[in-house]
Amino acid sequence: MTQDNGTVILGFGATGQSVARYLLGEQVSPIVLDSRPAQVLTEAWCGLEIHWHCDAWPAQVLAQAERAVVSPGLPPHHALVQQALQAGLQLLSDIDLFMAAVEVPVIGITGTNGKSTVVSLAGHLLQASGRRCGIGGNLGIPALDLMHDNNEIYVLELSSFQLAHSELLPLASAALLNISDDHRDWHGDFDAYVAAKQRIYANADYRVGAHPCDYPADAPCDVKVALVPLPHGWGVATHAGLPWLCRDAAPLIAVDQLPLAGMHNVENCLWALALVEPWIDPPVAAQLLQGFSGLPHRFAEVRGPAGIRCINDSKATNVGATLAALAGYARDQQVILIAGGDSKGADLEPLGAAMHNRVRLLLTLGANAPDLNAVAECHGVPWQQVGNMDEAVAAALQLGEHGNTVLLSPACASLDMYPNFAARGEHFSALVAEHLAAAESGAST
Ligand code: UMA
Ligand code: ADP
Repeated sequence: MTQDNGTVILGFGATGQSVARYLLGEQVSPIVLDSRPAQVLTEAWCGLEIHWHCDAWPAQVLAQAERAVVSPGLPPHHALVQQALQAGLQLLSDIDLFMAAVEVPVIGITGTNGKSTVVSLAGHLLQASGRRCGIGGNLGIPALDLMHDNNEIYVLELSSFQLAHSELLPLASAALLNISDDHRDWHGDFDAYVAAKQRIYANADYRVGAHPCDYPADAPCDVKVALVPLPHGWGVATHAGLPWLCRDAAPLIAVDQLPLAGMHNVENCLWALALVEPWIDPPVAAQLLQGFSGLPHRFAEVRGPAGIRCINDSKATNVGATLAALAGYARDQQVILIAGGDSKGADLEPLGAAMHNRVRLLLTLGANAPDLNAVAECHGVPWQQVGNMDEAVAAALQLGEHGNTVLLSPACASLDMYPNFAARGEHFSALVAEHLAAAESGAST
């Protein structure tokens, strides 16, 4: 093992640890700097030099450093990153190390919403077609921990943070699914966020893009995806009286045969088919879609009281995702929406028009509840602020009538109230189940 004072890892979360594991496997021992208090580590990192509580580079580390591998949680304005930049060090990401090491095709997917769903769908198609495919990145397993000699292809979810810290990646197939307001706190402004996301196309072999009618940035793309029929590309068109997914003019599969509910998921299926087209013929891939089961906390149905549809969409941590969830409902006042949390500085105003006449009652909670209340007030949407999820679910199910949907789609991050979106979604689902059990036992006595 050689102590490699030239390579410094900034941040020792899931990413930093995957980088250290990879470098140690290459017989290189890096130095680690992390600004947080010492974290509890589940792995023994014998002999690894880790500096916790590190707000500035130790002089002796900076003097010998040549490159810094930056974790996605550290924004460009972070003191450790700024100091590395000023010292003229090469900055790179775990994804750069991954791309340099693998010799098989890598599919990259980014976007404000739908990344995890499309990554899982594309990975499912490749695995179902018999290929050994590694699936991960921002979703689940860090890229470097996925690396395995047996894999024939990879599908990576790439966040804007990872893309901003990476070189222009030589991806075999790439997509930017959509962009709406998010992560202002990290990027500084919306333009910087868009610029980071668009980097995904810069060095890609096959570029799948949104049709300009869906998303205005008309990046140079090999093929477009849209929810309308396209003369060339991927879209939805009527065939035998029903909507079907199509490649150019060829119908592939009826929308009602798809494994996921919601118009946004119709689009996600199109993206997945388009991304794997260089490896799987569209008619074959379309049939393989049917074996996919959805991801939890993304517009997932939860069994609730009879006649009331309950949906856990806790992963809707930004406005765009909640807009997509609401778009599937008619303007007939049937939705009781539970929303709120940490808005990350986003503009919540677009929710007003989407809620108008769709949302019968908005139940708000969390740090930015007052901002949501103001938007609802402005657009004539009835609202009520509650103290926590218990109160939200109790109110929603008490007021809910036959035919209503109780939709948890918060448009905000959960971190002000929960460790993560999954904990929030599980709490919601557990509360719905408790109410159901109470109602059923009440009915049987
Ligand atoms: N941190 C510090 N100082 C440090 C290092 C980290 O304060 O020196 C803080 C960060 O500000 C952040 C937290 O620690 O709040 C974690 O940061 P990290 O860079 O250590 O994160 P990892 O544990 O490496 O996890 C990252 C992704 N996290 C982020 O981008 C914040 C994980 O995505 C991803 O699964 C993992 O790498 C593997 O690739 C999470 C996420 O929320 C799920 N991603 C965002 C999203 O999906 O919206 C982009
Ligand atoms: P990401 O990994 O980008 O966060 P997910 O697939 O986990 O994406 O979905 C996050 C949220 O966005 C969920 O609430 C989901 O219902 C919603 N969503 C999924 N696909 C889309 C899409 N194409 N457009 C808008 N919202 C979407």
